[in-house]
Amino acid sequence: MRPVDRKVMLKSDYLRKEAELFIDFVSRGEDIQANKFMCKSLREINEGSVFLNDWVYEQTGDLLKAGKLVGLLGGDHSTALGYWRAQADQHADFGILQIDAHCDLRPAYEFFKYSHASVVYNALSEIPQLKKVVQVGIRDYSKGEWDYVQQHADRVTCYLDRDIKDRMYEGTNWRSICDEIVAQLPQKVHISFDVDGLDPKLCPHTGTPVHGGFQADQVNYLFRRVLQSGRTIIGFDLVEIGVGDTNWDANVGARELWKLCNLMIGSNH
Ligand SMILES: [Mn+2]
Repeated sequence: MRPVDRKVMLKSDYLRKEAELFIDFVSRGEDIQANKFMCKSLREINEGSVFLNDWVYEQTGDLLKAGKLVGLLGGDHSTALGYWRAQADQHADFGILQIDAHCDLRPAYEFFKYSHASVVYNALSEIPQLKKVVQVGIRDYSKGEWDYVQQHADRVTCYLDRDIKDRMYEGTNWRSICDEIVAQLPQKVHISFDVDGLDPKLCPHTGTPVHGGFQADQVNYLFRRVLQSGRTIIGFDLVEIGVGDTNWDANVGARELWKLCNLMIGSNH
């Protein structure tokens, strides 16, 4: 683990409070343009996101150049963008296997350009080396996100939780679905594991829980099938792990982290 950067931590503490006030303001249906303070807050938050993206890009880029294998832990799913940018410097052609309840394909969310709900949209816009995103477990999305998926079928494949479950209830086995998912991915694969893709009983304090989702062993089996297909797992992020009054979310997260580290090492030895 890298030490916590104090500058980032202080900035985050300050901007988080600003963001909470801003979200509260927006959710009351107030007009942002009419409020100078809120305009300033929004600008500072969006600038803070750019700062963090660049910081993550530099940190992960230095590690990759030194030949290290990197896993990124969140925290907010948006933190992964800088790491994906750094990977694009190393790999001219890579894909992301995204486990998530959400598409994260909004151009902005609550006016925040670098929102957790926009991270895949931003990645596809800013990273041409990202050839394919395969989303698995999606069960909460907007009309605009669904339209985006249809219009960008060459770069995004979306497996809805409902469709996967229906197929399994009707007799298709998980292995054949996994192999179909894996076949959509290029040779180099980054795993982006948003824990809200799991059944929320495994991550009750995640930011945007949605009922349904996977058991951990189902997801782990899918990851193993990626490895067994001969593809290379070039990195991973494990995000949206919440902090609650029990350590249950952290317990599940730590075990998944352990598995992802082993998979990545197994794939790169
Ligand atoms: Mn997400």
